[in-house]
Amino acid sequence: MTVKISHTEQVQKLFDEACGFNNDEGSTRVKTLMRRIVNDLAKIVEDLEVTEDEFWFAVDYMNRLGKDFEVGLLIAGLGLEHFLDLLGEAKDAQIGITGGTPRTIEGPLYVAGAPICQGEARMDDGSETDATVMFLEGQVVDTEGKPVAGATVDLWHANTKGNYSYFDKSQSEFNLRRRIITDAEGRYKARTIVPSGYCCKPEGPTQEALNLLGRHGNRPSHVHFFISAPGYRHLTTQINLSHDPYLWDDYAYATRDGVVGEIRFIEDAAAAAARGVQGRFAEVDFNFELLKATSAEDEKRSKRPRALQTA
Ligand code: MBD
Ligand code: FE
Repeated sequence: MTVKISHTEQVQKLFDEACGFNNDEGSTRVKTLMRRIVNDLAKIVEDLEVTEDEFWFAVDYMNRLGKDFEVGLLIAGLGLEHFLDLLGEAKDAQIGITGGTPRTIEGPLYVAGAPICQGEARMDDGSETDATVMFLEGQVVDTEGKPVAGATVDLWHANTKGNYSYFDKSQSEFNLRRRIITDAEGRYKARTIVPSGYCCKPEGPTQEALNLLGRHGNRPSHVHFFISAPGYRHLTTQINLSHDPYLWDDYAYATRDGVVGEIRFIEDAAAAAARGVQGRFAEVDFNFELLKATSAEDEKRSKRPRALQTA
């Protein structure tokens, strides 16, 4: 038989006090959120008859998750970051805002301050000699198809091992991270390498949780984008590449219609020579359609705390 006491006056008063309801200091917003969290956690403990061992395992798990900076990875894996995209779109739809290139999750691996290039960029440092060269290009347009010149295309992706520079200290500074300013026709061009999909660390706390859910921790090969321009709504999205077996089996649920990039692998000596490369290479064309901003806030990305590389 389950015992339930969280609704009693004694416990409700305890939680009111613990969440600062008896003082005038602090933040009323945080008090409201914390009160709900504490209340709902207590209800979960009662309703699902959480044992003390389970409770303290969870406390230790959160310590380990944070110590390894993996909270963002677990949030993505539980579908909560994708949920925020769906919620944002539903809110937009309610006020009649639709269209444009779909948003999809940022993920936890952005680094601010990547080198700025005009129109085109070489993104890789040339250190991965067995990588496949990838030419990635396209146009930023508005909803009428008009080019957006001077847009900032801030893009980042993993290397052939699925690792991101800065977080992977073996890579050079800002490897595979650039900000490209679109030309007069709204075009951006990048020469880079085909990334490999990301895989959660097998021995890490995120994969530990995924194992208990019977799930893998793989993402398909992908390229992240922040696209911004004065007068337009900020866009956070990705191109998920068509050749990857995990394309529609993404542990982070970022792949969706409208953000799949068709990749062409080309084995043609003349085509390679025309591109200034040797052997097999890849091409991806991808255009982005921006919505008009309805406020100054609209033009900016979220204030999510991010890594900032200065030196
Ligand atoms: C990634 O590269 C990523 O994009 C996300 C969303 C989560 C983990 C790793
Ligand atoms: Fe990623």
